[in-house]
Amino acid sequence: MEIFDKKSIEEIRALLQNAQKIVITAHLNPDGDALGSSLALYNFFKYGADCKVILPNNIPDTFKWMPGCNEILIYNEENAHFVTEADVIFILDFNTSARVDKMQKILEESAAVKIMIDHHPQPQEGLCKYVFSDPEAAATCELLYLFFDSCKYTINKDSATCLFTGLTTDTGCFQFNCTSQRTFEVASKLAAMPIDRAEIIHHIYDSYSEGRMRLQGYVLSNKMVVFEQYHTAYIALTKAEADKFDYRVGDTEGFVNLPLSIEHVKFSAFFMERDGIIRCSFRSKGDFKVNIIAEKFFNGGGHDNAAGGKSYKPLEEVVNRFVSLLPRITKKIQDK
Ligand SMILES: [Mn+2]
Repeated sequence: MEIFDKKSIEEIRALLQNAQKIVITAHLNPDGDALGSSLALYNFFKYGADCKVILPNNIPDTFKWMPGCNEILIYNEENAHFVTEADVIFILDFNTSARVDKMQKILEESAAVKIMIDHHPQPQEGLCKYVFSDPEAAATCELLYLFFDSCKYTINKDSATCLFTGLTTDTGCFQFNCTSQRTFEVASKLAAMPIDRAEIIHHIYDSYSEGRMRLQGYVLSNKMVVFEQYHTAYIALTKAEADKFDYRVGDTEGFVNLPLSIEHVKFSAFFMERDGIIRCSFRSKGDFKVNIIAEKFFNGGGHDNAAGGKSYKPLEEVVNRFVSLLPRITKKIQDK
């Protein structure tokens, strides 16, 4: 199946040639793929049209080195007019308008031509004129590379650096199930460009604060609960615990994956108090689908092996509910 059909690409090329004002946006609590895709596109447009990256909230320190990151606007009343006045809006790495939080209404109401490039299943209908969605893609950055390629746009080193970052983070350094032959093909094209891969990996993985490392140690030794019979493990972290380790946004990124390194654990969950709500993350190995669980029980959704949700109930209650669900929802992975 052709994701980027010729007709749409021709139309978009013409559209972008005349566009005066372009806005790029991505989901709340942006990760490497959200920032990678946004900034890859931004660095491509930078010297042409008036282009702004506007995100619903803060950027984790881990990614502040990315080219163009300093120019990102965090959405507020003063910059809202850019969304309203835009000719074209790119919607990257998310597929329902609720994922931009406070920006939702203004994004929906903007008369701009909206273009979605994303890899989450079941894109919202009626939000975008052009929807390029492929849940098989490992990262939005993988799709964005294919978009540039379809448009016959030549990208610069900065865009390639950003694409490689998103590809790296969303695949857990090319190890998650979602990593496909095509992912490696895109990575290989990017690697052929003059990007500094060692530097990118260093920025992502060797730039933790001391507090984050100690928090990870604490979480693994004191907070990880393993249910052997359900092949499941979870970690629940209170705000007070995180604050003891000088918690900064992004510090718990990847914690949900840690229990999956245990041989028999196939399903992992991470719960954390943040901004007055409980954020829930789910990961799995193999064909155990966590997006269904996130959707059904935790007001969320996502990919087969990586999903998230939220709850307004107290942390303890959320965790108790999760544990009580385990006998039923892990049927598929329980030992027979
Ligand atoms: Mn992504």
